[in-house]
Amino acid sequence: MVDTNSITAIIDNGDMDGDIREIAQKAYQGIRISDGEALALYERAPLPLLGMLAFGIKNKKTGSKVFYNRNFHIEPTNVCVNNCRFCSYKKPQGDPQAWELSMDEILHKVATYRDSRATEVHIVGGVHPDRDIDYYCNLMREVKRIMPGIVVKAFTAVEIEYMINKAGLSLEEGLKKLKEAGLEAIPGGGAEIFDEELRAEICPEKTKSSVWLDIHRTAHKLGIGTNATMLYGHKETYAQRVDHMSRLRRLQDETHGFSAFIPLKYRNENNQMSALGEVSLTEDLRNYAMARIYLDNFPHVKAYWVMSGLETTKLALQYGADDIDGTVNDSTKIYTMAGVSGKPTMTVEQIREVIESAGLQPVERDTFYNEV
Ligand code: V47
Ligand code: SF4
Repeated sequence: MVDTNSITAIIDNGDMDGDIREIAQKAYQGIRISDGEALALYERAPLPLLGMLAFGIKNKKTGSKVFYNRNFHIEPTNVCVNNCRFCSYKKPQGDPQAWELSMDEILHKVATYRDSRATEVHIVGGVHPDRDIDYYCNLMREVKRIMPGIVVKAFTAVEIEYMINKAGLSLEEGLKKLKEAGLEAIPGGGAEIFDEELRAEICPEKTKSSVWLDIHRTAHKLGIGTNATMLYGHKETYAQRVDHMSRLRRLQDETHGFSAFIPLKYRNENNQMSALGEVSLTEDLRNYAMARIYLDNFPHVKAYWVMSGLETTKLALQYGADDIDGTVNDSTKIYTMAGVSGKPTMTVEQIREVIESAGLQPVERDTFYNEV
């Protein structure tokens, strides 16, 4: 475990640049660091320092607790009107790898969890050209009819923008309608990287950064909790990562509606950016640590085990992450299609073992981080 003496010793290390030492001291005292200071840490701070700092900050927020939940994923379709260059998942209609689940098929899947102790269903898919807000409202009502107690966490801001525009509603009207039909939380996908120039290069058709932020702002105002992600490890610079987190930190100051920040490492199989390599484990850890140090107003940093794999997830818990997501089950394909091996499902016992093997305390939570 990190103790104050070891953090102080590493901060006082004479080999370190003076300004890095000062920024580290500031962050450890709980004083917010600026964007310029975050960039200096990204570029020049030694990884052990970032790890110690991030772990110390995590400890002050949640002690030795690491959260997980009992959830399952439904991916209604991978047909999508967009064409994100990093996406290995989207397929054209009629392609042998494309799927479009019918309402009955989706509800049949949901019914298989009726007697489980799942507290959350995560519903996310491609932006299907033929489906609309009424279809998805109906879907949520039916899900709630089958499992009245389940929390529906559904649709990225990208899917939401499409269905609301198609219905000719304002963001507020559309989100109110979705909330009335059962939407209680929105996952963090679709954020990618907010820098407009890079976004235009890697996902030109996708929801604009300002609209992504507006959808989350409006959701927060309506009492719908959300998460935020950042896709890293492709073409972005450290400055662009700081800019991304800076926009999130500012919105969180305004609304306090985000629960967790989830860094998502770019995986390079079977997509139009495959020529790019994948970044190293040390880069993953540097990024988890920086997220925990910089995003002082985010209650949680999630190491999404399905994307990072179990070994990286365990290490991420020493670098500031305090949540590893849930049981997920084997229906999510977004990462397996991008090259992540292994079945995306863990039992609660396996999840608890992963957390305990990192010397930490597993705590089951619901979508809103109430302890179950
Ligand atoms: O927005 C797509 C990412 C996201 C690739 O909120 C890729 O609890 C890496 O947001 N390599 C969707 N990443 C998934 C998502 C999510 C997942 C789990 C939990 C939560 C939550 C949110 O997946 C997309 C995009 O950033 N993605 N392709 C890829 N090749
Ligand atoms: Fe569509 Fe999402 Fe893939 Fe982009 S990342 S092409 S929005 S499924």
